[in-house]
Amino acid sequence: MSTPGQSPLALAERVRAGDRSGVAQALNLVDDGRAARRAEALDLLDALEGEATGRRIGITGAPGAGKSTLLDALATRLCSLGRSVAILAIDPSSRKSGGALLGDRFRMGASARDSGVFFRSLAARDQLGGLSEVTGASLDVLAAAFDTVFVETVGVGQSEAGIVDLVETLVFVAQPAAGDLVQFMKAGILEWPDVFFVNKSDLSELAGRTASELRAGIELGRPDASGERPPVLCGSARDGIGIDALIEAIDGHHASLARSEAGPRRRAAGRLARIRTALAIRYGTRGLARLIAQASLERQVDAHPGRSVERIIDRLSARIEAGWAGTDAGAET
Ligand SMILES: Nc1nc2c(ncn2[C@@H]2O[C@H](COP(=O)(O)OP(=O)(O)O)[C@@H](O)[C@H]2O)c(=O)[nH]1
Ligand SMILES: [Mg+2]
Repeated sequence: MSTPGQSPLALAERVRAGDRSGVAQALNLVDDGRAARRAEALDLLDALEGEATGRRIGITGAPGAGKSTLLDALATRLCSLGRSVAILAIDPSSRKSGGALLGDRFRMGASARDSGVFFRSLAARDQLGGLSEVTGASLDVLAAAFDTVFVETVGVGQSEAGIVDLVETLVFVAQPAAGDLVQFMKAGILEWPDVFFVNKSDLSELAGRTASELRAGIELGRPDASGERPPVLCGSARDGIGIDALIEAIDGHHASLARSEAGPRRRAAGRLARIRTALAIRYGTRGLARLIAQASLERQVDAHPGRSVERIIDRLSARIEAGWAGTDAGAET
């Protein structure tokens, strides 16, 4: 809980300075479901808007693929290179109850903990794909405090597409297996990731073959023909093999975004998608359609420059509710 009496602006200052207990308090605040805390949370997020410049990297893949192990290795390595690192883990097995996380099985690895990586875990709640509005807001806080922020989330396929809206780089972790191409394609995962990592190369000769299958699938599944194909790497998170190459690939993707218009475009599209998803969850497609009937969602979002995503969600929510109150419930104003 944030300390009573501490203003959101003071808390934002502590977050920007990388003060860990301030970051923890800020995360609690944006995750606080009580309406009374919402105003403070929005003030905090507005104050951090534009300051959340840390890089956001998503790590996704099936349960057991080795995401957490890989993050432990990656985060440790990045810390040794002098970067400050945070990990946000979305735990699909846990539900929130009375403020406590139940069934939170992710434990940060020993080496990352020793290196000073900041760790936080969020319950997946009941949303498809395991991502909630709070995930985006938590990343906004973390990216204001740390150079690099990872978000680990289970999942493949369309239900997980939301992760793409939250990060600048998405890494997919695969396990070596024979004949997986069809599965990968069916699950629709080839379209989104910016980097693929076939893990557990220490266990199986099949890692190289799985990588070739992924490359073939990417050729088929991404007809955008822009020329650039996401790199497909092999390695072992357990043995620390391929970690530097993965960091290079992630940095390479960051550099290519920075060189082109793609970076700002992706960020803008991600913000819009977060807003659209949150409103659709709150009000259904009918509510969203009503809002869009007034003006394009882009225009309504553009009308709030410098505001946090959460602030815009609440403002547009108020507009939807006012519309309902006006027409459906008989114009009480
Ligand atoms: N042999 C081998 N085992 C690994 C490797 N990476 C992870 N594991 C093991 O795979 C299991 C699942 O790993 P975890 O990181 O929890 O997977 P997650 O569910 O994707 O986060 C654990 O028992 C790990 O020790 C690897 O590179 N090689
Ligand atoms: Mg894990």
